[in-house]
Amino acid sequence: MTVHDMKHAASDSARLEAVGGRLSRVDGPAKITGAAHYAVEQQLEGLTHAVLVGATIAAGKVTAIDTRAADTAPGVLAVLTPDTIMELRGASDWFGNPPAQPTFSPLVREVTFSGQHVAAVVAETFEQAVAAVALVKVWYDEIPAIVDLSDGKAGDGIPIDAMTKEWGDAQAAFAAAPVRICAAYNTPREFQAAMEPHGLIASWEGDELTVWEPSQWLDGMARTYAEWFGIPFENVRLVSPYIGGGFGSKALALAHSAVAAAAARMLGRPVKLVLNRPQNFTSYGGRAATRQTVAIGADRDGRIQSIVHRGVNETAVDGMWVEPLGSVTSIMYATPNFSSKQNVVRVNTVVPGAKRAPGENPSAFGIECAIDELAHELGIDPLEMRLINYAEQDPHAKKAWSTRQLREAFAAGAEAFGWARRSPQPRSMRDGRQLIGWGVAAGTYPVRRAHGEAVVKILADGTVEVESSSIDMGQGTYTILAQTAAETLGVPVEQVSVKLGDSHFARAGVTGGSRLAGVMTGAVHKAAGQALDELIGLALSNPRSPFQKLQANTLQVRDGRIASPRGEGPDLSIAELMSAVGRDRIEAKGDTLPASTTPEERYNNYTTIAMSIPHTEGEYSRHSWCAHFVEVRVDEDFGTVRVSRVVSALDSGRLYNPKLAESQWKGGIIMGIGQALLEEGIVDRRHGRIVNGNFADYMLPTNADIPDIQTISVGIPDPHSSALGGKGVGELAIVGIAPAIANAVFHATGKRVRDLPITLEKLI
Ligand code: MCN
Ligand code: MOS
Repeated sequence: MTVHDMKHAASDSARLEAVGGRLSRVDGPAKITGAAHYAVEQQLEGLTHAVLVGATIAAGKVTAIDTRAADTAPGVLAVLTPDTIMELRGASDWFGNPPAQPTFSPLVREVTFSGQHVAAVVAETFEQAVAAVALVKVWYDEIPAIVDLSDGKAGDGIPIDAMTKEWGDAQAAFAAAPVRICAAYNTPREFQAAMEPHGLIASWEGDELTVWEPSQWLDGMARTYAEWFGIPFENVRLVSPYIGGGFGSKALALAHSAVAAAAARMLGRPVKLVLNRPQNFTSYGGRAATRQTVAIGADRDGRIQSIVHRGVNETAVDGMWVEPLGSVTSIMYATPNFSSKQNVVRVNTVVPGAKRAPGENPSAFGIECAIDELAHELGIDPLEMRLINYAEQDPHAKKAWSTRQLREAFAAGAEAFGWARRSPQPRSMRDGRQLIGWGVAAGTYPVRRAHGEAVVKILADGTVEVESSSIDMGQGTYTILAQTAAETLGVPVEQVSVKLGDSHFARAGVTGGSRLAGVMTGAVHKAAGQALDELIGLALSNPRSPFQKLQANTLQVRDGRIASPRGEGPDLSIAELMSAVGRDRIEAKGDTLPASTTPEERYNNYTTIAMSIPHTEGEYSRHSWCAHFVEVRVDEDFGTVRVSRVVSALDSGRLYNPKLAESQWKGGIIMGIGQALLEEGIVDRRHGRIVNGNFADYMLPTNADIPDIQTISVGIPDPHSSALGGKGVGELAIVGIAPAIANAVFHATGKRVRDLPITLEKLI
C-alpha cells in the first residue's frame, strides 16, 4: 500500500460513518448469521397456533359451518366461526376518521371476496391446526360476483371528484391540436410479494396486549389494536425488530391480525397466526388493476397543447382504494391545457392497497408511454421530446420546484447509456436473431414529509443508543440513523447502537411514501444535538469536570473524545468524562413538532397520517426525479423479451448513504422489470379466486432476469425537503421503469404493447 492509498483508505473510513458515507448495513451480520429474530420467530411458553379457513366463493353468504369433526381432532383448542369469535369494536381509519361500524366480527358471514376469512382453528401445534382446518365444512349461498375490472357489469364506476385536476380548456385544445395521439394503457392486479409472509403472535397479560408482527407502522397499528379491544393505547406493545419486506403491505392491522388477537384473548394463551403463501394473495390488497386513456395534442414542433387523461382503478365492494392515476400526468410536462379525472369500480376483491409508489407507478406507465407515442408520431427523438416539454415549474400547483435535477438526469443517463448512437427507426437495431430496442422514460415521486421523534442516550461507557419506534424493512434505517447519531455526536459509528421496532420507544409515524429517512434523520439529528449540548454543558460547568477550570466557551467531540477546539487543556474520552462527573447517562428526546403541539395532536401525528405535511406546502413543490434508459433484446421468432441493460440517473437530493440508496434504486428497478414483463394476478372468472397466488405461478424476476444496472445520482441537497437535504429514495426508481421497457420493446419490434405485462403472445 502506498502512502497515498493509506491516506485514501483512512479518509474513506472516516467518511463511512458520516452522513453520506457508504457504510454497509449495520444489521447485515445479524441477518446473515441468523441472529436477527423476526417477529413470528419469538418462542413463547404455551404458544398456540391458528390457521384460517378462507371463503371459496367471491360473493354470497355463509349458510352453515360444521365444526364437529374439527372440534374433536387432536390438539384442537378452539374452532372459531362468526358465531363463536368475540366481536371487536370498530377502529378509526388511517386518517383518524371514526369507524363506520361500532362493532364487527373478524370472521365474516357475508362474503365479498374469495379467500375472506370465515373460520379459524386454534391448536397446540401448527400441524394439528392445519389438519383440523381440512375437517371444517362450510356451506355457502353464492351470488354472481364482479371479479375484475374487465367484467361487463362493472360499468363506468364511481367518480372520485377529489382526484380531478384541470386547467385551461383541455378538450377544445386537444380538438384543435395539429397532432394528436390517444391510447389506452392497462396494468393488472399486482402483489407486493414480500419474502416474509404476513403473520403475528398475540399475547395478553390482563388488559395488556403484546403483538409481535412485521409492521411498517407500529404506532398506527397499536392504535388499531387498542381501539378494537377498547383498551388504552399504552396497553398495546407492538414489536417488529426486522421485516422481510413490506413494500406497502405491512402498514395496517388487518383482519387476520384481529382473528389472532381475539383468539388469544378468548383462550388466555398466546396465539401465532402466519398466512400461508396463497393467503398472502387474498388477505390484504396488492396494487389495484388500472385502466387509463391518455390523449395528447401537440403542435408540429412537438410542444404539448393539451393532455386529456381518464383513469379507473378497481376497489373493493366494502372498502375504498383510490390509486391516483393522474399524479405523474399532471406534473411531468408543461402544458397550457390539462384535464385528468378518475373513477373507481367496485369488484369482489379484498380492498387493494399500497404497493411501492401507489399512484405514481401506474400513472407513469400511461403518460411515459404516451409521450413516446407522440414522439414517434412526430419523428422526434423521445428524449428530445421530453426536453421540449420540460416543466420549469410545477404545472399543476404553479409553484417553483424545490429542486429538479431531471434535465441533469436525462443528460447523465443518456451519456452513460450512449443514447446518441440510437438509430431512430423501430426494428432498425439488431444482433443476429435478436431485435434490439432502446427506450427512455422519466419517473417522479413526491417528497412526503411528517414529524418524528427519537431518543438518544449517551451511556457511561461512552456508547450511544438511539431509540425509535420506526422500522427497517431492508431500506437501511438502522444504518443511516447510526450514521446520523455518530456524525452529530462525533463518535465512531461502532459506538452507536440503534434500536427500532418497538412501539414503546419514541414514537414515529408510518414508514410509507418514502418519508422515513428524511423524517428520522431529522429527529435523530435533533435529539443527538440536544444530547451533545448537554454533554458539553456538563463538561464545562460540572465542578468535577476537568474542563471546568478551562473557562472555555465550548468544547468539541471528535472520534469519541472531548477536548477544546484549539486543543488546549485536557482530552478525555466520553466514558472518562462521564465517570469524572459521576453520570451514568445523558438522555435526550428530540422531535420535530412545533413546541405548541398538544398531546392529542402529538398522538394523532404518529397514529394517523392526518398531519402529514403536503409536498406543495408553502412556496415549493417537492419531488424526487429520475430518468431510465433501457435496452431490451427481443427474440424475433419467439417474442421473448429480455432486459439487457439499464442505466438510471436519479435525483433524490442529498444521499444519506449512497450505497444503500443505490441498493434501493436497484430494488425498485428490478421490481419494475417484473412489472413490465412478468407480474399479473390472474382471477378465476367463476369464483373470483386468484389462481396464481403462489411463488411458482405469480412470476417475479430472478437473478437470471436481471441485467447489469447502473445508477447515477444527480441530486443536490434540497433544504426545502428535509432537515439534512435528502429527498425520497425508496419508491422513486420503480416509477418509469415499466414504460421505459415498453418503449424499448416498441423500438425493437415496432409493436406497441399497452397492457402489462409484456408477454410474448402480445408480441407475435
Ligand atoms: N436514503 C438515502 N438518502 C436519502 C433517502 C434515503 O440514502 N436522501 C436511503 C436510506 O438507506 C433509507 C432508504 O434509502 O433507509 C429509504 O429511505 P426513504 O426513501 O425515506 O424510504 P423509507 O425509509 O420511508 O422506506 C419506505 C419505502 C417504501 S414506501 C417502500 S414501499 C419500500 C421501500 O422503502 N419498501 C421496501 N424500500 C424497500 N426496501 C426493502 N428492502 N423492502 C421493502 O419492503
Ligand atoms: Mo410504501 S408503498 O408507501 O409502503
